[in-house]
Amino acid sequence: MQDAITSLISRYDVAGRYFDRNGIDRLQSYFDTGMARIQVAQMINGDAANLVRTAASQLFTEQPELIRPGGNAYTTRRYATCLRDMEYFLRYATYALVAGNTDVLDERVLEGLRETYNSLGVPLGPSVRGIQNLKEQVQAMATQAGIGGDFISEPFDHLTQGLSEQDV
Ligand SMILES: CCC1=C(C)/C(=C/C2=NC(=C\c3[nH]c(/C=C4\NC(=O)[C@H](C)[C@H]4CC)c(C)c3CCC(=O)O)/C(CCC(=O)O)=C2C)NC1=O
Repeated sequence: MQDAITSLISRYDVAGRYFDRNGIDRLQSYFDTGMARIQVAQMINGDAANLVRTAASQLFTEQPELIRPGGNAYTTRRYATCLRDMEYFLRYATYALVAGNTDVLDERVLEGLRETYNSLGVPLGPSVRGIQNLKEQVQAMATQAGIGGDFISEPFDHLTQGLSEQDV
């Protein structure tokens, strides 16, 4: 698992070089957004269950067939599993947000996920939509606190890209 610092260090270490201007700029931008990353993580932590519930109910309002007979989130068990998945997405996105690196998402969340979803008939499009709803919730919460920036959307966008990617 990598973060913004360790990934940068290993890149320079492989080349056996000191940080150059580009490396310093990257470090600078990570530390510049450091407090904001922590604040967003703290806000998510304080409101996680509510964020998941709201994002999920938006999804089911937009796509009610998911929770009707024949839908993948139909039955109490599958509904609960769907919400659990959204909670996973939010929790791991928070880790990536703090780390300033999406490696944790590749390693712990995306690895094999599309295959699992495909084999269980979990629809990818609506799952992607659910993650986008989470992102919008978090962005709105951050904006209210006066915090903005690409670092907030990055982990969520990485998850949706990973889920929608075509097999090569
Ligand atoms: C921490 C990393 C991690 C992830 C991400 C994860 C996902 C994950 N979701 C699963 C199932 C599932 N995932 C969903 C999710 C949904 N169905 C829908 O219609 C919606 C679009 C969506 C919610 C937004 C559902 C309903 C199941 C159960 C499917 C079934 O058993 O038939 C399963 C199969 C095993 C199980 O039921 O627990 C896995 C492994 N597990 C992990 O350990």
